[in-house]
Amino acid sequence: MSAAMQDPLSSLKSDFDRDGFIAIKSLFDAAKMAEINREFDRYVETCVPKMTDTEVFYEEKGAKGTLKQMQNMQLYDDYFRELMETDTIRELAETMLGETARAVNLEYFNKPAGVGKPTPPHQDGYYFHFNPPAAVTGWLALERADPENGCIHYVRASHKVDGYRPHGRSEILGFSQGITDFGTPDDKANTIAFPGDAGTFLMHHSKTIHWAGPNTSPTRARRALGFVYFGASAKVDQQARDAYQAKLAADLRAAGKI
Ligand SMILES: O=C(O)CCC(=O)C(=O)O
Repeated sequence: MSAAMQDPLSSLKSDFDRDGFIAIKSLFDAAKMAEINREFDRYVETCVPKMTDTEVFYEEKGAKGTLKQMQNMQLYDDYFRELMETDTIRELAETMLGETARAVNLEYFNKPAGVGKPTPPHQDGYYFHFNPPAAVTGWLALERADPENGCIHYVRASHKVDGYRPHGRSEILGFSQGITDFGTPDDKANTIAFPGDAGTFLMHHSKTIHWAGPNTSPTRARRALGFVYFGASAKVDQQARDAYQAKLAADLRAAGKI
């Protein structure tokens, strides 16, 4: 376990059960974050060219400087596979889930300077086509995130409500569905923003409502990695998931977005 972990696991687990998320000020120190950022630059050079059009999204199609999102990074690179399997993040996932975790998706979330769009309010589990909703997502800031460049917001205890909130098609590439009735007094009263420097680590339950604003900074990007783990108990409806993914890819191609 990282020396930078301030809270014992048992206290993080009770925070997670109560709130639907945890926040760790610096999971990794500055030297480790510098290493991860260097490896990330190498990944973009050497691995992105091998990825498929449904695994790499650009804010402006064809503009390499607007790389906004990636999926399945663990499938293309040993360094990032190890980071996902590493004791620190995996142990957090298994503790929060209360069961063995399966690493399923290492994602990249960027909001490029000036053009980064908002992340619509959503619940990850709505996208996952599984039951029970036993999954967590870890979120590691690669650089400072704050209200100007679009830090993450969580709605406290939103994971405790039965079922999912209604979702509908969002126009934001990479987030195909957003909550359609978001913004109730309860949502507003329980929303908390999570600004922080590189190394800030968040982890949320698959039913926790989260969102982020656009990047309004003309100079700073907002780059982060997402680590998705499913609990052993989660059973995926593979047919429904594959059908949804195929339709989404066809729609995005038809709209000229990928
Ligand atoms: O980084 C973002 O803006 C979105 C992250 C997200 O939706 C997630 O980690 O599940």
